[in-house]
Amino acid sequence: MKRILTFGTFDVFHYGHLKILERAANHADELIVGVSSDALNYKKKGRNPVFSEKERMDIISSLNFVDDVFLEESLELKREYILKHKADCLIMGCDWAGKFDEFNDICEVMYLPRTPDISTTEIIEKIKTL
Ligand code: C2G
Repeated sequence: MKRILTFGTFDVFHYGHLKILERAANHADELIVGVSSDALNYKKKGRNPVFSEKERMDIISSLNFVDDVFLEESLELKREYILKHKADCLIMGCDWAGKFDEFNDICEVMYLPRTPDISTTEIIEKIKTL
């Protein structure tokens, strides 16, 4: 049984989000997703997400290859989350490459390719111009 943990804001859920979760699920028997809280998103990006944490968690929970979803309240709690969820592996997109190597002592750490040319910020900007 391989339990994989991944994290993200997943605001304005898009194709890149779907693909990274699918890729992570392909490595996993169980996929657990930590969804960044509204407060954490504000801290990281200086703006509120378009969709609330409840809405974003509901969207991720509805994916049939996601087994469990929880709220990620702090970037500093990764080690606690990995241990609490008994994860064998942490997967993140390659925009985070190297950033979580410190957790190699408690689980495998993998960085998967991102989908090119798509991001929540670009989608928001594109919609503004329509
Ligand atoms: N992603 C991707 N391709 C894109 C856009 C995003 O593969 N074109 C991936 C990211 O690499 C990440 C996941 O989708 O693994 C979620 O992306 P974000 O919602 O932007 O998450 P982020 O704000 O980076 O939050 O603790 C870490 C954070 O919670 C990650």
